[in-house]
Amino acid sequence: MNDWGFNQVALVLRKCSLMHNDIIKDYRIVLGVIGDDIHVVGNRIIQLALEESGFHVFNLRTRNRPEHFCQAALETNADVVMVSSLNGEGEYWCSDFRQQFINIGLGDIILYVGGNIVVGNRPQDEVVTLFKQYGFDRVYHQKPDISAIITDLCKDLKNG
Ligand code: B12
Repeated sequence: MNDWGFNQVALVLRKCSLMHNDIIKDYRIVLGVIGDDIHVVGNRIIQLALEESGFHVFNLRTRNRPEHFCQAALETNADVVMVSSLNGEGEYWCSDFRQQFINIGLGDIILYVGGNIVVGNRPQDEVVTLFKQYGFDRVYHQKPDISAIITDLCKDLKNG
């Protein structure tokens, strides 16, 4: 378990909100956990942090296939899709993730993945390279710092 108490999470939420409120307006994010993974705590925390920061979040929660993310992105006109995998199924389900978005005409959408995204212990660099090959713009393997994630997101949205 990450060694965060509720007070620390609350502090991060407040920090994100103060840092980013002025630049985030009307961006839409589809968020969900991929595969048959039932780990939902991080998903919920990310949703709260993003909403506190002013983003419009569509949370698919657990048990999603790649096509569920595609469909939701189409329906909501999303700017960003964020995928969680904690039990490591991500490696299997994400291998053609970008391609699936290209197939439906959303090839330019911003794609993030995070959590504990492969099975077992593998070097951070190897995991990041693998998921970048799958088409993700940002890969956060075992990196729980939500404030840093939102800072990256603001940069990516600003750069179009
Ligand atoms: C709680 C827990 C459970 C609970 C889940 C309850 C629930 N409904 O959520 C229960 C007991 C049910 C469970 C079950 C299982 N679990 Co479990 N579980 C955990 C545990 C201890 C904590 C997860 C958690 O909630 N963390 C707190 C949240 C806040 O942190 P987080 O999820 O990491 O999310 C943060 C970041 O990762 C990041 N993040 C997450 N997603 C994303 C997405 C994006 C886009 C970004 C940018 C960032 C990001 O931001 C979040 C906030 O900081 C972890 C161990 C650990 N230390 O993480 C194991 C762990 C995830 N579980 C594990 C396993 C193996 C299982 C089981 C398969 C066990 C089994 N044999 O049955 C099952 C899974 C069944 C399934 N179908 O998925 C393994 C996965 C190993 C792997 N990947 O190789 C872990 C890592 C334990 C371990 N060390 O072996 N588990």
